[in-house]
Amino acid sequence: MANERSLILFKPDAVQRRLCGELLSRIEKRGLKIVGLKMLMVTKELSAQHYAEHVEKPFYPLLEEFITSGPVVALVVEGPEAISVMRTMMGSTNGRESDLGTIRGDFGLSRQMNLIHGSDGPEAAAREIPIYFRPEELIEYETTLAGWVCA
Ligand code: DGI
Repeated sequence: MANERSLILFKPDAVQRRLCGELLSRIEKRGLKIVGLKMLMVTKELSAQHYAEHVEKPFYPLLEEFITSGPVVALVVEGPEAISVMRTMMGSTNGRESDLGTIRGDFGLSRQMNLIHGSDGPEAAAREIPIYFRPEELIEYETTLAGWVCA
């Protein structure tokens, strides 16, 4: 079982709706480890870097307007198969189609304002993490509970 890291963003709607604590709590309770955490404004340049695969798409101007509209919280989470575990916890892109029990399904009705970003694979995580975090901002540490979370 691969121990992975994933880049997570709590998007501007999550910050504005005071849902960061709720989202962070779900991630921590699931057993994933937080190895990086910060609040920042996404600039247009950062948005284009992050969403490079979407820059030419018709919806990109709206996506850029949204993601740059207010502060986001960026995290790097670590754990066994953390990338797919987070994607399952997030739910599908459109909140209206997302299963109950997922973050987007429980809190969202929008395809664009969908609260949370999570890397969609190992290559994406490797590309996205350095966009938001310098190596020294990621903390290596052991948790004493680790042995009780996954075997
Ligand atoms: O990985 P996801 O966030 O689930 O989805 P994605 O990587 O396909 O798209 C990135 C973000 O772009 C997504 O969270 C919301 C937005 N988006 C995707 N498809 C559309 C869209 N926004 C609009 N307005 N219309 C779309 O078709």
